[in-house]
Amino acid sequence: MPANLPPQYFEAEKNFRAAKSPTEKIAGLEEMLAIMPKHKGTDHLRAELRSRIAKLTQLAAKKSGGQRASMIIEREGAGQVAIVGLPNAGKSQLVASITNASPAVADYAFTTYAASPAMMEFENIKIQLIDTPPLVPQAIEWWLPPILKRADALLVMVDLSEAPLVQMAEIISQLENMRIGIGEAKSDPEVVLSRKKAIIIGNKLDKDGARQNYDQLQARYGAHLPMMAVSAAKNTGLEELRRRIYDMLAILRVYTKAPGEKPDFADPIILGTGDTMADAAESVHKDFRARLKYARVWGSGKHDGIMVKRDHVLEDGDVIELHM
Ligand SMILES: Nc1nc2c(ncn2[C@@H]2O[C@H](COP(=O)(O)OP(=O)(O)O)[C@@H](O)[C@H]2O)c(=O)[nH]1
Ligand SMILES: [Mg+2]
Repeated sequence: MPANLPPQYFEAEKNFRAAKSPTEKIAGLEEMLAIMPKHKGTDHLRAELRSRIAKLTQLAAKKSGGQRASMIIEREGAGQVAIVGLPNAGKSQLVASITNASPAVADYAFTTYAASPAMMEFENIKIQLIDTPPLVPQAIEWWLPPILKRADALLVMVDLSEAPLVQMAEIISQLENMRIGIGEAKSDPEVVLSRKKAIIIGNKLDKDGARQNYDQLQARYGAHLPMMAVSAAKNTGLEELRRRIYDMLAILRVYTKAPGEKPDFADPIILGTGDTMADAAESVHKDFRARLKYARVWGSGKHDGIMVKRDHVLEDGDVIELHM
């Protein structure tokens, strides 16, 4: 299958070729990876880019005594979501409230210098959240844009005790500097290379005036982007937020079983909306896509162990039996 790369890819490749230091090269490769469409025809290329990034990361780590390599965050769990916002929005507080991690939360501007991952539980899966430094020029380092581009989605956090429209405008402009666009929000298609799913989170709902500020935010952005108001410190709205994060990722959970046995509902296969039986087989083992002969499916109230073909589209909660 041909790769069909968009013209922006070749532009990014040019930047990569012009890069001198390993870190600049990594940023270039990350950009190429972010632009590259994800399908079978690009599997090989994407794997190659990842391995070049891994090698350069090792090299960069040697040069800088190991510090920088820790900025590349290994994906874990069913999805990866980065939290962005200006200083003091409550990003670290949210991570502290919604995961088992305990990042430093403080009343001054630059407590989070590195990006740090933490796992959020949702029903029977875990989703990785990444706490990031504030989106102000002096805190944005070379490794932040690739982390945001690689994430499946962004949580854009706004402090509802301060002018929310000013914050959003600043956040959008900083993201555009990194060539990241969020949701349907209008931005110059020439500038934005990487468009991310996002939820705007208005935080500090417990503070005076927060509700009015949230209404302002909604009037301005509500038509373009999903949003909700929470209090990370008082745990208001956080259960709904977990579900909204899960929904945003468009994840499918499918359970495998052996003939005559029961599935393990604690251990789903994670797929994406629209994925098929062949995709499920491949995620069990890379050879299974080719070897799959037929499958049976239970679930969604409609099927009852019926035999289906490899192109059968799966639904959340389906139970499957793979036959090779
Ligand atoms: N009243 C209130 N304060 C909050 C809330 N969330 C965070 N804060 C406070 O806001 C300040 C900044 O929080 P932090 O999580 O460090 O912000 P970050 O810079 O975005 O990571 C801290 O003093 C927090 O206690 C909230 O929901 N309500
Ligand atoms: Mg912080």
